[in-house]
Amino acid sequence: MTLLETLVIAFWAMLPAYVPNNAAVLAGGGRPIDGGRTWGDKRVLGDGKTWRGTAAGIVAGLALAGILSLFAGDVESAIGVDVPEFTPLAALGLAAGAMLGDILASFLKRRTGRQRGAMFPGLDQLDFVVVSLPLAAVLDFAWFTDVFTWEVILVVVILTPILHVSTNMIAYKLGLKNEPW
Ligand code: CTP
Ligand code: K
Ligand code: MG
Repeated sequence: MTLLETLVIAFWAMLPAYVPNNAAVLAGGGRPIDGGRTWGDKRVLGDGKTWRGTAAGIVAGLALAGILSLFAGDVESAIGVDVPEFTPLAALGLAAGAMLGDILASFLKRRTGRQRGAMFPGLDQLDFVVVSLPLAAVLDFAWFTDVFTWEVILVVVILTPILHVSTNMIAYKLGLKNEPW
């Protein structure tokens, strides 16, 4: 596989894990998941993790996986790269794993005394990869090993922070996000 093919497959395969965060930003609000509860003198998760945002993120990731699967054949004929279709379980692992990773990151941020919106370099950019890939592997191991070769995983680990920083910068400039990270 050429580097370009690996890049295309990595981006394609990760889209159902990338889009939930952005959908959550657009749809967020309402009741926080932690219900306002604190642990010690700090919130468990904080007001930035809501039921609505989380549900919207998972639904958006699943919907995108469905749409991509419909077009995988067309994309292959058009550009000659064998982009994968998503099984329902793989899609669920990627989308729900992305949201879960983001929630666990907020839990860690609160425990380390960071207020809502504070940055945590490294964690902010890779939290969703760290949970979405293992969860997809647990839910559909055959699909996962077929798509996520070591080359693809390496590209994901390098590409994701770059995409994360740039999309959040755009969302911030557009006034959709309070901070550029
Ligand atoms: N959001 C949400 N539910 C989620 C994730 C995000 O409602 N599960 C929405 C919230 O409105 C949140 C915004 O998306 O403020 C930006 O997400 P993020 O940067 O992850 O949250 P922060 O507000 O920065 O909070 P934290 O410090 O906990 O990451
Ligand atoms: K985050
Ligand atoms: Mg944030």
